[in-house]
Amino acid sequence: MEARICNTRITLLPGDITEQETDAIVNAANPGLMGGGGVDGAIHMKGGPEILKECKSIRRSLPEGLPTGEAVITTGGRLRARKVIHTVGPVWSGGERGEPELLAKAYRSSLELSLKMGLKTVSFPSISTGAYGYPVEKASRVALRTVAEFLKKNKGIEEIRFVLHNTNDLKTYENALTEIVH
Ligand code: AR6
Repeated sequence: MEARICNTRITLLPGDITEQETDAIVNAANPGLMGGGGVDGAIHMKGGPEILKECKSIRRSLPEGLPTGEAVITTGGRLRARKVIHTVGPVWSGGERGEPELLAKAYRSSLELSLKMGLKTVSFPSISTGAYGYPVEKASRVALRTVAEFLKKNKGIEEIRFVLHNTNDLKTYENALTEIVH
């Protein structure tokens, strides 16, 4: 599914984010930035050791780790994407602990960093909805609303892709996007 928000193409597609050839792909990382499971594991595995090397160097200036909602950027290593933006989504613990605001912040920080670095095309996974347990229906609305609000205020990004790992998630994101653009 495709839509346009303020001249930016929004694409929802099924698949593996590590295959995307966008300028950057976003990693759903954890504060340690040393890799992990899920999309984080897949990105490090396919991108190779250069990504971890740069993450280690970033950690030297962030001894406590990357706070939830913030984002940093590294090389894409051997990936088709030139850059990886690492952000940390919130762990779901019922929804009353600022999870929606923190999830929105993770998307916003990633988009701000993309703009700052002159990146025109960016792919996102469904941040927080795997190991971090955020319900995908709620997360998809936060993700797409945050992207739409960002694009109303900022010009310069040509395409934003959401790469969903399974067809249920894809359907859920399609419903959320339909709600937002209509
Ligand atoms: N391409 C696209 N989406 C994927 C891929 C892939 N290759 N692999 C998994 N997903 P998760 P989180 C989907 O757990 O919830 C890690 O261990 C997956 O199906 O990767 O933010 C980190 O190190 C799900 O829909 O991220 C952290 O410790 C979505 O990506 C923690 O998990 C996010 O699932 C972060 O948890």
